[in-house]
Amino acid sequence: MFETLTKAPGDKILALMGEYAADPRSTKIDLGVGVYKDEKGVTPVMSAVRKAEQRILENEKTKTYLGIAGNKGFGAAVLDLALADSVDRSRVRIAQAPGGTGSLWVLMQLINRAKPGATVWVSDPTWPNHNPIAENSGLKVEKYPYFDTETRGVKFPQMLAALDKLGKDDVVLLHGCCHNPTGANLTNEQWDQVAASLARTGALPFIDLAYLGFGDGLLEDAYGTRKVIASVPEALIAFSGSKNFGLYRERIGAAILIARDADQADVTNSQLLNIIRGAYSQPPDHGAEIIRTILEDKDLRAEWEAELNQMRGRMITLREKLAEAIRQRSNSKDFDFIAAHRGMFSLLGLPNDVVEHLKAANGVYMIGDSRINVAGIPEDRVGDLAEAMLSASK
Ligand code: PLP
Ligand code: TYF
Repeated sequence: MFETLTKAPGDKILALMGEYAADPRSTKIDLGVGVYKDEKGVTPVMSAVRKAEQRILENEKTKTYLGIAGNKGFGAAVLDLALADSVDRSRVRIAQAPGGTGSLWVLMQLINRAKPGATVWVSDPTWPNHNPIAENSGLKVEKYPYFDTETRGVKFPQMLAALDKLGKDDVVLLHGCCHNPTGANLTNEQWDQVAASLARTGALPFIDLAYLGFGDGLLEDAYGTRKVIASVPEALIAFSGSKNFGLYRERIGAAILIARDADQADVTNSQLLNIIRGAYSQPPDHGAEIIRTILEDKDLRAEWEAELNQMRGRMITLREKLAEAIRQRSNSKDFDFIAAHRGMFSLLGLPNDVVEHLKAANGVYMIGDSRINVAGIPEDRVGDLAEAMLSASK
């Protein structure tokens, strides 16, 4: 039977991870895959996570099934964290899912049940996994203008004009914060305008919230999500705990739906649970129980927030250092946008041959579209990196 198959395309980001690992040069620099790294280049297990795991190991009494929506305490804690009191909870339902990706997947399936073949509008550019998830779910994908390659900021007037033309059969995928791959984000005032546009047109907002706390802070990063859902009757959110809790391989996320009223929420949620049951029956618990344990415990939560703040601060410092090193060496402000961007990524806007040259000549690995992961910048090599970037882009 398998002879009918041809080779499927690989994931470029994950492939680059393999290429980097195989490079024998000790001077190589990994600015590729989006995982946080500390000053030693290690992706640590957060201290609050370790402690929560110890508690779970000691206290867990059973491994019996939890149910299709997963860990209830986790769900309630994530709603408090992400949404707070921005929307009446009677209209909200949450189902734990395997990672932000699993959450995106079940929600795309839900959209296709509600409106088969609907169009999902994604930012230009967006995380490369959005497209296949949508298309595999039967949906169409279109792009709205987003990144301005001149200013390396958001083309906001063009974005808003595109959103203003949409209607109630359209879905708009928005990055809640820390845009991947660009690092360019909406201001609060721009979020206000996006929320007003969605309220006006009736297009369905679908927020990918994979980096809450990685931009300017837990509260600051939630502004756009909360503003949008407070402004519209219906919305979807895909939450990920991979980055902010450092739980990547545990595959923990949540699919959140907001309906116009409690009855509609029940009906829509029954379809969501039906999708999950027909896919993987129930989510894995470990990551959810870790997050529940941390968020429900005052001390563990404070410890987690402190570590998250420290990670975020480190990324901002690295941004400032790299921008400054380039400014000093080039006498130009051309790369100052790196310091203005937020989250783990910046899209540098370098042509692909420059990206390839940096890899071959300097062992500097970034994604082919010239996205860098700022957490991968070694603090003692900022000058080397600045020089390599400038000489390659000449
Ligand atoms: N959405 C975006 C924009 C991402 O960058 C990621 C990255 O990992 C995800 C969703 C999903 O992550 P995960 O499935 O590992 O939680
Ligand atoms: O964009 C990134 O690098 C992260 C990690 O298929 C990632 O979001 C990359 C590719 C992928 C899954 C996760």
